Amino acid sequence: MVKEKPNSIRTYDKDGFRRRAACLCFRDQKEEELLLVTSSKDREKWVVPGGGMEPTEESHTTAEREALEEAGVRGTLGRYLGMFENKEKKHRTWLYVFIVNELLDDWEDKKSMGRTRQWFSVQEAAQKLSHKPVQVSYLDLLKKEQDMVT
Ligand code: O81
Ligand code: MG
Repeated sequence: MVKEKPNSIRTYDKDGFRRRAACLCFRDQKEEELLLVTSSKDREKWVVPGGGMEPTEESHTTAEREALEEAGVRGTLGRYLGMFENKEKKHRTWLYVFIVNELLDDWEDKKSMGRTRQWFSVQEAAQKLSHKPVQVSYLDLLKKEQDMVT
């Protein structure tokens, strides 16, 4: 399926890296269960919801908008986890924690491309994301944080 986002404008840093933002969407504050969505290119693969920052957007606005568009969730934006660079694909992703409090039955990408979503433990999610090494590194950082407080 061809992805169509006719009204979206891509933005780039000065060195040509495309700007993105994403959310680690957790079921609750325990941050143990994480919501992943299917890839737009391959329904068998799972990814962290996220996408390109629009010209007037701040990264946290993009992160929340993508959670709604790609995963159909509303909730509370939490802490900023950091910026993750994909040197190969030339993009940078500003990453946030997000606590889900509403799961919509119908959302944009479900309708437009049949995207689905599913809860995983953080460990399972790391396995599901092995085809996206930079997204695995999101969870490595999370684990590091969790180890510091326990
Ligand atoms: O639309 C990824 C897309 C895809 C990304 C990028 C993502 O064709 P696009 O550049 O819009 O697609 O491609 P790269 O090459 O920039 O990393 O990754 P890949 O590896 O499949 O080519 O597809 P996915 O993660 O689903 O496999 O994500 P999306 O289509 O699922 O959203 O687009 P994006 O998330 O950066 O941008 P938008 O704003 O969400
Ligand atoms: Mg996306």
